Amino acid sequence: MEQTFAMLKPGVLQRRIVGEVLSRIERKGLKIIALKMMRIPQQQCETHYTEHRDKPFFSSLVSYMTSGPVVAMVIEGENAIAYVRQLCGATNPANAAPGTIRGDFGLVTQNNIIHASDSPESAAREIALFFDPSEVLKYEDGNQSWLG
Ligand code: FUP
Repeated sequence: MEQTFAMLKPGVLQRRIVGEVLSRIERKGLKIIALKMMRIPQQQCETHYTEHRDKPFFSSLVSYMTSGPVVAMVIEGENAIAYVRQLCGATNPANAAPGTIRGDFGLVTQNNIIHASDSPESAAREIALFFDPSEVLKYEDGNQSWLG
């Protein structure tokens, strides 16, 4: 089963829309198998966005991403990487379709609500950067004991 990494950017906590964004991921049928709030250390944030190190927006991106807590998660499911990217929508909220997370909640590219891995290689790298293996929880679906 495929795993991907996603992260809700600081504005999501500030705007009290964590639940709304998480519910879209759950509603799709994807499974959250790791979840935590954290402040990203600057070094870790720079490593995470290393492919953009030479871009003009790099320092303001890192500064935004370290400005407040984020919500980091590992999501599992069939084609999870592509499905989560589809739920997110285009990088620039101006191009993100209504109905997508960025299309519905974002205005500007840097503060575009959510990060999601774009390939199996980046998913593996990002999961390892943010989570200890002991924080990634395997659990079975189909246990209906909560129904009583
Ligand atoms: P995505 O994979 O959709 O998050 O897009 P990118 O890897 O291209 O961008 C990574 C982050 O850089 C995004 F969160 C937003 C930021 N960014 C800018 O701030 N300005 C840009 O012109 C492009 C990206």
